[in-house]
Amino acid sequence: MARSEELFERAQKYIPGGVNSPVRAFGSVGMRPRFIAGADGAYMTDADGKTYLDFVGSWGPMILGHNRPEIRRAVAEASERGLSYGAATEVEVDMAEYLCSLVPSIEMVRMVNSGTEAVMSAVRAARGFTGRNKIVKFNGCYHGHSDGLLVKAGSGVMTAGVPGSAGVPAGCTEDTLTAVYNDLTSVEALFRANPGQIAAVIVEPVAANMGVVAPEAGFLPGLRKLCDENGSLLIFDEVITGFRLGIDGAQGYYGIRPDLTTFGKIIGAGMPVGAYGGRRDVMRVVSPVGTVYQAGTLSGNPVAMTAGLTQLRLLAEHPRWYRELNEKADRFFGRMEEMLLRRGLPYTVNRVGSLGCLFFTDAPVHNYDDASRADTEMFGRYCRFLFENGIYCAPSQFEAMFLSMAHTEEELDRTLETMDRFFAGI
Ligand code: HOZ
Repeated sequence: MARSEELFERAQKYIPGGVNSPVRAFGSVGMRPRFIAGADGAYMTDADGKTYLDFVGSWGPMILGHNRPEIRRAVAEASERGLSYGAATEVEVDMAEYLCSLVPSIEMVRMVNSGTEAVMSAVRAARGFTGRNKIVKFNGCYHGHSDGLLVKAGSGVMTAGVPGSAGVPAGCTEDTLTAVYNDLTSVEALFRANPGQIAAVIVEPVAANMGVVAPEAGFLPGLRKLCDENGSLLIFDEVITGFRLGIDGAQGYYGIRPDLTTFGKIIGAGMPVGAYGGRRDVMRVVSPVGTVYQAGTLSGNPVAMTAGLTQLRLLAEHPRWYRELNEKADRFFGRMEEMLLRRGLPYTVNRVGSLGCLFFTDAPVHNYDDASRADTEMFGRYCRFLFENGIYCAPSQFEAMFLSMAHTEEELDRTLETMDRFFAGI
């Protein structure tokens, strides 16, 4: 039996579904999980020694490619001094100062351990600051797995085809209002129906957990305006877009200043890190200055901070890299569109910067309902073909394809040729 199969058999005895996060179970594409043994540059190698060109990049943080020597060395050095102290350290101050210098809307920031934690805490801060309870989220946007946000969520929830999660008491979601992505009228209606009650609107400025869906012109500025008119906070969930679309994330890319921002894995360079930050007056509600409680022994962990800071510095010091990555992605997704056109296939390619997604639907995808119309069976066939041919893509129609600075033009050409062979056969 192959090593991956053996591991999966063993894993299922001790881990629910054999995996520690549902999407990586590969269930929706009719496959079994790949157990990864190592990764380097643009490649990952599984437990059976098969190598894949990786387009997931740990769901975003590997923007420089895997196993970057500068980061590995920094982590090794930091770990020589101990792994965790549960006490304040200099590197946390460096990280906070650096984040504030890179992203103009961030005046103060609190480190946590994941994107889920960052969003949960940002929402609490928004509620504490405004004294209001309700929040607005968009169908198909995914903000981690905290109770209040598992409503019409994207990512694994959408992949499983369920509206929410069992085990979440109704009371936990009764203050979560849902609107339609790219539809300002649906947000206006919620503000009208709940006057003076909405603490915040939370949005992925580029939705990247229902596949990739770009904000239409006017959508993000419209949200900014509605929040201002109603005394509500605008929270950008930049767990995926932060430090990916550019050094100042989607907010820089689109020129919108949110009140609060959440970050995730990318600021730990792949180590378990998240952060939330924004307006100083809002962040000052957080304990121990204010009365909104939020804490964590591992928050600001020195090894994770060192990894993240090293990556952020590399990115900030090489602005050309973002330009090159985005141009490379533009060519890649552009050629994918040409290929589909040439073959007379009506599928939809959505992309923003180095994030992209091929939807198996012939209609444009602007929101959750549009995305839900995609042919997931066909996506499964496509995904299996890519894996058989050494290409590791997200095993769900409702996730993004992540390009990294480590992908070469030659590798991208090879990927397109593989995709073309699949399309030739359908
Ligand atoms: N929530 C992640 C994708 N948006 C997947 C996490 C994982 O399986 O590692």
